[in-house]
Order: sequence, then structure tokens, then C-alpha cells
Amino acid sequence: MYPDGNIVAGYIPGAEPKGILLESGPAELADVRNAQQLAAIVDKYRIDTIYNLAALLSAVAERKPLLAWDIQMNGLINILEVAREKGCAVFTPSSIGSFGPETPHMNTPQDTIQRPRSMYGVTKVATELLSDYYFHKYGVDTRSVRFPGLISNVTLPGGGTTDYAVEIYYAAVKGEEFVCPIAAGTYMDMMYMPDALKAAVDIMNADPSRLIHRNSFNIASMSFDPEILYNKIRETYPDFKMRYEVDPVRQAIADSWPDKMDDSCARAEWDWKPTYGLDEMTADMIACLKKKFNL
Ligand code: VAH
Repeated sequence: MYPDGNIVAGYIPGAEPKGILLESGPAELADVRNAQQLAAIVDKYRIDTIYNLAALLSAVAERKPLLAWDIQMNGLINILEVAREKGCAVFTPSSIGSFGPETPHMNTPQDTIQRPRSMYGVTKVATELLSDYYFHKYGVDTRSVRFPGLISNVTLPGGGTTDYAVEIYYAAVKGEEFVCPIAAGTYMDMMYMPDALKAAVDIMNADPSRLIHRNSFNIASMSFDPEILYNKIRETYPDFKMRYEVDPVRQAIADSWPDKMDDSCARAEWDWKPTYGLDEMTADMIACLKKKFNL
């Protein structure tokens, strides 16, 4: 969609891009906690839109709450200030993690109570509010979505509550027993990464005059528990084994999150529509992982 050179990958020390990410265009050291560094990159490449994906995911954030706050909130205010000064649009994703135990779990409304008890969730609610503040106060074009648990065939997950939904595929393809940290019956919104990327691009290209909401839209595609996912994978690997060793920290977080969000506002305001369901995602994940491991 965007010619070479039109997208600059920001990275932090120790996460230097390699492979296709390095070959696909320019990359710059971009620590969101360094406002001068961000401003210099925006000037150098004449950036018009910033995708701010810097965050500690839910389980890691419970182990490092102050670092999570620093990255998610001090980082965000730096991004928003640079965007205000330079005229950039900003996408900083929220998450199903922005909801809490009092939020309706089924068909979670776009506008509803948000009292998360995880540091990750607190930063995501604050992210939504701060992003809307910069739009209403300064006219910064901030828009974002509440991502479900994202499932990628490219990158291993980074310490979230929904990581099991990625790791289970790796175990199945490698012929290993999977030890599931989330209990049977725990439903969460999930999404295949191609749909998440489509949503992130489509929302920033949407007609702003149609937007009633901005930060952040519920987007949904699948809702399943570990049993449903395990039985789907066993249609391809009948001998695949799974057992449960519930992680109390991640289970408590998962129990506080919705089972399934209502995404009717995203569909009405910018034509959101997912492409991948559980069958299509499972077929593509297994095909990609078999190719990755030459199996
Ligand atoms: C996490 N994958 O588990 C992330 C995400 C919806 C969950 O925010 O923390």
C-alpha cells in the first residue's frame, strides 16, 4: 500500500530490526521516552502519522508496573506533544484489557464502565482518555482500536494474557504437549494479525467526518476458550495433547476481560469487518509454522 521508504520502523536497543523488517525500509532508534529523538525522526522523514505500539503487555506489566506506566504514559505524552507540534496523526492501540470485572462480559458495549485492575488496563484507559483529550483540546487526529488478543505467525507473543493462543500452535506443529496457563471455559476476544493490521490501517484512512468515536473502537472477530482452540487444532493433529497449569496472575486478568465485544460502532463508522475466522486462521497458522520449521 505504501511505497518503499514511506514507512519508518522505530526500534529500541536490543530490538534492532532484521530480515524482512530491515530490508523493507528505513529504521531509526526511537525510544518513546525520548521526545527529542521522536521529534528528530518526524522532521527527518516528514512523518504524517505515528503508530505508537510501545507497551509492556498485561502479564509483564504486573511484574514491572512502574516501567509499564513510564513507557505507556510518559511515552504517550511525548508522542502526543510531538504530534501536536508537527501536525501528525496518532494511533495508539487500546485493548480488551481496558475493561474490568464490572464491565458487561457479553457483547461489551462501545461506551461502558471501564475499571480495570491491572496496570496494563489502567494505562490503556488512560491512553484512551489522553488521546481523546489531545483531539478535543488541540485537534490532534488521534484514532485507535481496542485490540483483542492478537495471533501472529511471524512474531512470538511478548508476555500477555492471551499468549497461549499463539504458543499452542507452535507446540502442535512441533509435536509437543502444550501446557495451557488459562483455564478451560475462559472466553476472550481473539483476532488474527492480518485483520489487526487491516484495522490499524483502515481506521487511519477513514473519513473523519463519519467518526463519532475515536479512542478507542471495539473491534472483534473471534471469541473462544482454550478447549475450542485445542479441538480445532486437533482436527489437523489428532494426537496433539494439552494439559492445564493455570497461572493465577494471567487467569485473574483473563477473568476480568470481556468474553466478546460488540463492534457495531466500528462497523458503522468506518466499515470494519474481519476476514479470518477460527478455521481460516488455524489453517494459515499451521501452514506458515510448518513452512517456518521445514516440517
Ligand atoms: C495481552 N495480548 O495479553 C495482549 C493484549 C488483549 C490482550 O493486550 O496483554
